[in-house]
Amino acid sequence: MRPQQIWPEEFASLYRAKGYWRGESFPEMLRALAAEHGDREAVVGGDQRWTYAELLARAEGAAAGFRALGWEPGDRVVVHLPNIPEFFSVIFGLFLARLIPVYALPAHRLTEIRHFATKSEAVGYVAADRWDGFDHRGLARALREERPEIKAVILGEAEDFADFRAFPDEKLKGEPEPSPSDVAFLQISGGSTGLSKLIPRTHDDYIYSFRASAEICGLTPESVYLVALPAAHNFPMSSPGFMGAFSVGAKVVLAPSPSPEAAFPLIARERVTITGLVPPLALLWAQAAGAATEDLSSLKVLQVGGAKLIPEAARRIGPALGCKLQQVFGMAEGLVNYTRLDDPEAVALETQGRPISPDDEILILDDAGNPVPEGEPGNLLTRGPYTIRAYHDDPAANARSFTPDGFYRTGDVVKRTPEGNLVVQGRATDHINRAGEKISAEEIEDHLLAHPEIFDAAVVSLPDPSLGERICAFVIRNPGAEALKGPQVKAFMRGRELAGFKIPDQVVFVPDFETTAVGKISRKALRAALRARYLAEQEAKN
Ligand code: AMP
Ligand code: DBH
Repeated sequence: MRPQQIWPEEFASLYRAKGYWRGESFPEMLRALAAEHGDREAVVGGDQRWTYAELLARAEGAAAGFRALGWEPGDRVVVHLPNIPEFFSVIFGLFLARLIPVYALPAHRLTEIRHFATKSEAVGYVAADRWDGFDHRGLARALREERPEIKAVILGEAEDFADFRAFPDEKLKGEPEPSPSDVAFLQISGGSTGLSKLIPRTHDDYIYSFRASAEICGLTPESVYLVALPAAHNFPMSSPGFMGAFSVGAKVVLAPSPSPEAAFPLIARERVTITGLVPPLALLWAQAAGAATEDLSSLKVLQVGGAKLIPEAARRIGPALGCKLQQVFGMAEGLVNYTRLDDPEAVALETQGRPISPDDEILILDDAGNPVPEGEPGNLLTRGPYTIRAYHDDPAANARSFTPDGFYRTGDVVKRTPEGNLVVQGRATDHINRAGEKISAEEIEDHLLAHPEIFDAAVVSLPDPSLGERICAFVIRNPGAEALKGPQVKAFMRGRELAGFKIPDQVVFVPDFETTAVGKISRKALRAALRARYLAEQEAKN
């Protein structure tokens, strides 16, 4: 099924009339940047430095190479790349060839890649040869066994796969531009129930979101944006991310890892002005800055988002790093909120900011669907010029996640301050937000149940001092399987070829799921009961 994203005509014409949707596509944007900023540095990563002109030339070569593999406009290609400059030549190459990237995270493994490839009906997989001790050629081989229609392109030692470095030096001729209302790529949702859903974003809607973000975040051609989180994540991609930085002709620097050891020397050397982190990393940076020998004085803004930053922690960040803190509360489905750089300090410390667009509609509703009194917590629903109306090919998820009039149910519980800033209070759905990675309890439970000695499992989040939340699996063993211990369960999960962040941090064996509720209760209520009982027991011990 060809990905699409359709807004009702009355909304589409409003968003165009208001100038949000400019009728611009990624290829047009890149060509305009190369024309205007050709000699300026666009990308710095590893030992490479590319100007905007070079970025375009490399993307054009990639586009021709992808097409030469037989990939046709509209085809989907799973992109599984770390923070290396080729991330950009690959994705812009795909855009120029009117191919549709599906963004996987570096931590994803065969289980997730298989799902993205199947769900998107991909024809291609692009990966590095090895990264972080993992060999993607093994994954590509397993994928090819299962889905022979998928061709892999490997960066580096390609072995028996198509070699990205050997793409001929050619350009596509007479290639039409994509339509701005076409889907440009598929982003991945954290997934609150079961497997990740695919999020179709159009050229028009996404370009609006990061151009407006670049303005809110004060980006200029002199800005230097550091991609510290994985580039495929929506936050460092578009809030304002590397896309926002590119859109104004700024320089984008890639950190191979978000650790202070990797990032601080880059900040000093490249004079980085802005970057974005998840809360645990922001706290780690704040802690490391005290002893750091690098000059971090160029850093003007540290954005923190992806998970809740508590005010006590927020207070430490600005002073430790000598920069402004900006909170970002966003989602790959669309809506992004920012505290503004000229907000009073209390707003940046205590709220998650307000939406990008005057036409982001916000509803805060009780469980019955009625608006809560102003200032009270409720379920956040949203609709607007860059929030999707549907996931890709998923009628069941769409029925759950969108109202009949097109509002996205974010699953977040928020309240709104009198000034219109949102404060995230919690969530209504059963996922774990582990250091900004959203993990579906159900997905992990399904894997645990594949263990022959596990009778039942319930997965919950527990508060964690460093991760914010950690994954705890309550496990009932089969009769006679008392020898099964936590390390074996974790090893079993590692063998499932899953992203490492999905392995339970803690396994608690219980004889049964006895709860006070009578009769059959929902999984959601069961998880809540187990979590509450466990936390009460811990409390009693202390
Ligand atoms: P996803 O839909 O996978 O892109 O994840 C987006 C979700 O991450 C949001 O719906 C929130 O639950 C969570 N999130 C993102 N930023 C923040 C933040 N600043 N504070 C609290 N939660 C956040
Ligand atoms: O967590 C997220 O998905 C997120 C956080 C901040 C996001 O998608 C974004 C900004 O755009």
